Amino acid sequence: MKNIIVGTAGHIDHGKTTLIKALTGRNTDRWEEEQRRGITIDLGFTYFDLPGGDRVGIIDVPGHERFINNMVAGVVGMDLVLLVVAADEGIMPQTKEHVDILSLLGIEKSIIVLNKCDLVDEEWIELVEEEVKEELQGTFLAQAPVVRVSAATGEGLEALIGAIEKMTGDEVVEKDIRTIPRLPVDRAFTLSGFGTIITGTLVSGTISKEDTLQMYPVGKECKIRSIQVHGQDKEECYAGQRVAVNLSNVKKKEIKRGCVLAPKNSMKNTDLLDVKLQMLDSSVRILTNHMRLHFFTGTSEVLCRAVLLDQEEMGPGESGYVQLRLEEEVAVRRGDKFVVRFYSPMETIGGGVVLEPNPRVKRRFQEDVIEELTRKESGSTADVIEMHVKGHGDTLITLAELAKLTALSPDEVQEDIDILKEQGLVDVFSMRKETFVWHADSRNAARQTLEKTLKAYEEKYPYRYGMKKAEVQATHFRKIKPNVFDKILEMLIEAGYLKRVDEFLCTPEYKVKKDGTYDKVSGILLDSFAKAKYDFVRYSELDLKGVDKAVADDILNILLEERQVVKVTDDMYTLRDYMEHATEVIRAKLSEDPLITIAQVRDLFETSRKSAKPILEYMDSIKVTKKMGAESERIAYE
Ligand SMILES: Nc1nc2c(ncn2[C@@H]2O[C@H](COP(=O)(O)OP(=O)(O)OP(=O)(O)O)[C@@H](O)[C@H]2O)c(=O)[nH]1
Ligand SMILES: [Mg+2]
Repeated sequence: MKNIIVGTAGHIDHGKTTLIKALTGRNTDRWEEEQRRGITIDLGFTYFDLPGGDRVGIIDVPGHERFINNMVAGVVGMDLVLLVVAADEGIMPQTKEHVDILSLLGIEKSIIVLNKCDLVDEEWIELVEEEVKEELQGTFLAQAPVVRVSAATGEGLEALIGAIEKMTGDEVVEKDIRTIPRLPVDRAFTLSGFGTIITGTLVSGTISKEDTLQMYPVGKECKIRSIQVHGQDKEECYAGQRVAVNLSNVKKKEIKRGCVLAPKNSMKNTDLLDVKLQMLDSSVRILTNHMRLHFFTGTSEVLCRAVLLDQEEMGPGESGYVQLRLEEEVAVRRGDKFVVRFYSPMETIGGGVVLEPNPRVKRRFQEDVIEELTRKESGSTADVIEMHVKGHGDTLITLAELAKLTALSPDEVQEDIDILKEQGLVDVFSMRKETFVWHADSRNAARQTLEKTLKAYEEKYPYRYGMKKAEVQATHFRKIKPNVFDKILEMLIEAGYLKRVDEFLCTPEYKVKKDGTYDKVSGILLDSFAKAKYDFVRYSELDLKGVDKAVADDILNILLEERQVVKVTDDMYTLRDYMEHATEVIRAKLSEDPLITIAQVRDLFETSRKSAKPILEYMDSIKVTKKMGAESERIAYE
């Protein structure tokens, strides 16, 4: 079964509500004031069944100029619009304004309903029909069928139902039920015994009762008590349906028309939007930079200022890139349509499509800005994702964050990332909880930075293994998480761009300089340590024969790194062989006797108490011994 929404449009009093009542038997003017004044003020909702069995949701809109904001909120989700024109009046100002709004919001299917035919004669109807067709040339209604009816007498209604059935029978725009669900709220109210209920047209995706959703832009998490579609309880609802959702965890006063119900963390609120804006041919206003406007999208209405990015000003029929700075936050998606109205008096002057729902503040007349927006206008979602990845080269970006920025489902993002990976445009790093993505340009730039940095370092410190990984990160990749940085290094090492020795990084060909100076210093150190044996010498007291202390430090570090030398304690070093021998001796002693003292160590190694103490401390550090009560006593570690 198809899910179809039929909407009305047209000038005040042309008979929209009467027509809906004639079709459905229900009066959608619910309010006392509406009934008393005989006009529609707010949106009306009902449904009826087509002869073929499809149940059609209906949205009736007000025609009065003052309630255009309500009318705009009703358009989202409409598949087919009945443009009602009273035959005795013909096309009137709000007929035109509604047509403009419908066309800016991307409505494609429509039937022109010539109503009140009972009030005029045949000849007159012919004339009006001709005039209407002429006036609608060049709009999306140019090819729309015209049906003559009288909502008062019921004449022509069968033909109208036939026309609706035919038009919705040829495919209505296919709804995307694979992507995230989005439900722009058009009503929020409380029912005693139920709590908070919202209604709206589900514009995409599927919602089921188990889902935990979030109310945007308020940020409130909502659980679902029940779902109704056309008055019937359902476990699930689908894109294209009019739905009522009973929510727990959120109060009516926290929600208003314009909020959007969608999955948790699936969208990001914004008060900035990059858009392509099209001025209406009929606009009597010229849009100038920084002009204040009313912005309508989905069911929301927000004030904003328009920053014209590529033009000084925009006249009727012109289009361009604009950054809208909103006075309140909204949550939207690339591709969402919108309408803008002049601040005062309120007149519809244009509209268009959202290109970037989460932009940075942009300056005017920047070539790269125009280039970016041109790509976002015509590109695929993969193109847009690539641009986001590129924009986060210094931190990398997670798949979850990409999904949120683009309001796409995780699966959709994954598909695009797979494409980009295949094209060699991104690298993907899967961590335990998150997956990070990096642009190939960022990777190449990082590679060059690393090469330059390490080369310079190797030249400056030829007696070091390379630059410490932590230092490389702190200087050049501060914003990348350490565990992600490790993955990046792994990749670059595997690709042969880098070498890693323990915690040191160097260029692949690099080797420590083992020249005359190296031999001289390592000779002094090894000889001194050998000679001193267990009567350790202090490194700082050695005669380095004129070699710079800093160079000697580096060479000592190399000996440590190569495990020729070990550090016993601060400033005390010795040959590894000595300490290995000492370990064996102490283990042997402990296997005979559970306790060993500093005095015993001193005697075993024929040394002083000053050196015996560090030996035991060293044994503690490598878990051969452990302290047991007295400062001078040790037992075996295990
Ligand atoms: N004679 C005649 N009167 C009609 C017909 N359709 C509607 N009317 C009358 O026209 C008036 C306005 O009708 P509505 O249905 O309220 O008009 P509307 O387009 O819904 O008006 P708004 O919602 O306020 O824009 C009412 O008095 C209706 O009875 C018709 O086919 N013939
Ligand atoms: Mg009405």
